[in-house]
Amino acid sequence: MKYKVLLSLGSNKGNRKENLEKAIIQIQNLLGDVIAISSIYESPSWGYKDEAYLNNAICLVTDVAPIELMDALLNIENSLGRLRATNSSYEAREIDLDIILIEGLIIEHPKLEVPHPRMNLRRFVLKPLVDIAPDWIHEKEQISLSNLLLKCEDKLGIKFYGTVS
Ligand code: PH2
Ligand code: MG
Ligand code: MG
Repeated sequence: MKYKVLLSLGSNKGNRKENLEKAIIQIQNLLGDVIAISSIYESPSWGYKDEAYLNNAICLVTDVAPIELMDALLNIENSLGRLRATNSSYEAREIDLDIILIEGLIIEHPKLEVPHPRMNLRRFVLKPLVDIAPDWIHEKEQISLSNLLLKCEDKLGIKFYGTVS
């Protein structure tokens, strides 16, 4: 079975752009076909005070099942130098790889919730997604990503930064 997945990538530590690029190369090498890559955007840290983030989004077609995919993404985060503190609060990270949507699926699992429960609140997630999948219908809300972005009330400024090389 093939899964079509939208992933959000973020980095606010080290060489941020290179971290995004290295993650995409590993995802492509280890997990399947990266069929679309959005532009990169910069925004202030959302929800806590820290360095600014670079974010982008990709569309991955994979035969790796969702929970296994999440574990594989955690391994890639680790391989790019991410160390997690024992408490669960936000902290600066070399790379964050989040599963946002999987075509046709709703998942309520203790380790993984899809659609991502906070995606609607975050312009830094929605804007890159709309670059690559404007007509994708949110599996729970039943509205398109471009309409979700129009409805988004997030006031955090986000600006174009560049493209993945
Ligand atoms: N990720 C967070 C918390 N805050 N802010 C921005 N701008 N971009 C992020 O990716 C981000 C954040 C936790 O995952
Ligand atoms: Mg995240
Ligand atoms: Mg994460």
